[in-house]
Amino acid sequence: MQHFTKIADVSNLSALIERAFECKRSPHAWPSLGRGRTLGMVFFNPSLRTRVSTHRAATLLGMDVISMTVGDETWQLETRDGVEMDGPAAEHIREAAAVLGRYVDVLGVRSFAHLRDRQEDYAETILERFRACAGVPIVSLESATRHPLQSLADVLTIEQFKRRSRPRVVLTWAPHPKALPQAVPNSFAEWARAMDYELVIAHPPGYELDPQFTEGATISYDQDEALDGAEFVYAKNWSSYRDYGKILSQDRSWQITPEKMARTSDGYFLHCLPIRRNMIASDAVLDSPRSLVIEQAANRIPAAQAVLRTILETR
Ligand code: SN0
Repeated sequence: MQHFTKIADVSNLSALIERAFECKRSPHAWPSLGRGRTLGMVFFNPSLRTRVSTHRAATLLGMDVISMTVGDETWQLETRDGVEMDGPAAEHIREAAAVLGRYVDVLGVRSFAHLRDRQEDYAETILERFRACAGVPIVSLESATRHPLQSLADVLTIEQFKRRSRPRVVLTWAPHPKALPQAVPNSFAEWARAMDYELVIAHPPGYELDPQFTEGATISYDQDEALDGAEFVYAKNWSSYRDYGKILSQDRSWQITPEKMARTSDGYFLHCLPIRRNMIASDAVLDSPRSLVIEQAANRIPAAQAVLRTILETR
């Protein structure tokens, strides 16, 4: 595996999952695989789980880690080509990526969608610039359109708790006060399809995701109907793809409550976190034994460790 930015970068998904479960069972089994190698992590946006779990995964493999927040601890970066740099940005991403590629062996990048221009976000300008200029493997720490480390942890969690080989998994939109990217649901849909889960995506009209991610999934505008028989309920807010970046609904009746969970087949609750309590899901759902959100977040470590192991062994 050269880069890890989307599922298409993974040549053998079942082998990656197997490796991740090995890492979960024996996190200390490869203490020197990454000795003498450095992971750099560049954050254009805030992070709690991704920053700490990926750092921890790297140190379990003996790597050194350098993590930085753009504009805070680095120069502000210009990402547009051909502009006269007379504004606040002191450095162009072209030089920054090339230089970091000389300093580290693997480079993680987090760069969220700006939700202003769909074409610009879906072109993945920043991630692609790092892929082109850094000359080292790039690991997505959530890009404009995808969050593959999260999706791998999501799949590990489903594999850990599923009771049938092909579980019914419902990805449902839920209300939120802010406009959020489509990266987490896009990515989850792409991974759930690769796993051949029975995938249902429920959302109010207008929240259809980019069909390249959802092809083959059942789309429902009726959350109650979608939840019938669900074994996993993955709640997430996203803004509209069609009416790009817009909030079209804040309908509180889409919040996941114990009444909604009662429709499921003794279903488990999933969310990538951070979660707004009593917006996306009620306290009673998050605090119930059916909520897997903490285990799901814990699975971010074996997910990142399996990805770094694979990259280190490929080089
Ligand atoms: C991000 C998102 O893509 O939805 C990261 C999720 C892993 N979430 C947020 O930005 C939440 C911000 C908020 O104010 O709740």
